[in-house]
Amino acid sequence: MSEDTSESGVTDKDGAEKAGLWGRMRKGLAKTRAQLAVGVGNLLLGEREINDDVLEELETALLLTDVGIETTEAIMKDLAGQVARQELNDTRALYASLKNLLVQRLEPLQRRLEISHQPHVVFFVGVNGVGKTTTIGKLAKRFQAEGRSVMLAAGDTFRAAAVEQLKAWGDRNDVPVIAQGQGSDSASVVYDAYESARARDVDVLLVDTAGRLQAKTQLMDELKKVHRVVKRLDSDAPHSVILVLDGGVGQNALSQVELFDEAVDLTGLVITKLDGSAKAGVLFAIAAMPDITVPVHYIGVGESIDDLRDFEADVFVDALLKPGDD
Ligand SMILES: Nc1nc2c(ncn2[C@@H]2O[C@H](COP(=O)(O)OP(=O)(O)OP(=O)(O)O)[C@@H](O)[C@H]2O)c(=O)[nH]1
Ligand SMILES: [Mg+2]
Repeated sequence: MSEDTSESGVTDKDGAEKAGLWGRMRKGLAKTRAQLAVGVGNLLLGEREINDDVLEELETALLLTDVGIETTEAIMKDLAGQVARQELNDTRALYASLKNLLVQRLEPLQRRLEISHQPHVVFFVGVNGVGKTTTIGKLAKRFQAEGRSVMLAAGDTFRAAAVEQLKAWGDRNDVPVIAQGQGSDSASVVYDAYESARARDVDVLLVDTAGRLQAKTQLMDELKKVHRVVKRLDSDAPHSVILVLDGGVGQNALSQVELFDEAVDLTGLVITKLDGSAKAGVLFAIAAMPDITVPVHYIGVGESIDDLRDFEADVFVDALLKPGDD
């Protein structure tokens, strides 16, 4: 007998779609998983005894994926304590405990991007080439699919062809793009875009900005100026300020979070290009930053639109750890 709905009410189609998305996620994280497999794969080879070799291999694997020294040490200490107290009988139990510890550390980072104003102004900031403009293109489609109207602002007036790149995304999604020429004042573009979004009752205004290194004071000052100008129009704006990070950048991500937060008060992160990197562990290092908690709204695990995924701590950790066919 065939049924198209399971007891939980999830249709086969939903199931297939979910399995497809899960597959993409796993594929996107394959490099980090391969790096972890040396230490983690051993845990699942049967009901083996836990010894120092097993723990050492695990420690090395965590360090190699950029989980960071402090976080790795804390996790290993936790696990060693459980072993000493004989709470873990074999490597399978160790695996389960490791998974729990990793999920616990990432859970504080998990928060959706909330659209709370109209127009809700979202700035995308970050260093050069991290995926700001591409993320805006992908999100424009997503928001539209949720029934929201979208407008794009070409605030990157610096790089040649940046305006064209954003306009191409606008055309593809059939959303308006507010732009001036290359070399014009970014703050003035964003000012115009805000007025226009308000006049047209647009729900979400996605603002592209030029890539800049966090240590270049002059460029960071320009970003602050754009921020100030929008505030003059709406004291709550920008309602979201998202730092886009290249997932392959490793520990430098921490300095980017710190300095961009200092300049423009970050409200969220997008971590892109995790598919090209074996260092997805950097999310744990971000979660462990002492003075800043900025949630991760999305992660990028590939170049297609479905490869921008909501960040969910348990799904992410599962995709990193679970062995299987790749
Ligand atoms: N593999 C992979 N590539 C990505 C991902 N996100 C973005 N890219 C690629 O990264 C490249 C740079 O993307 P852009 O969106 O132009 O980056 P940007 O931050 O706007 O760059 P600037 O404006 O020059 O600072 C493009 O080739 C994108 O297709 C991802 O999650 N995975
Ligand atoms: Mg760009």
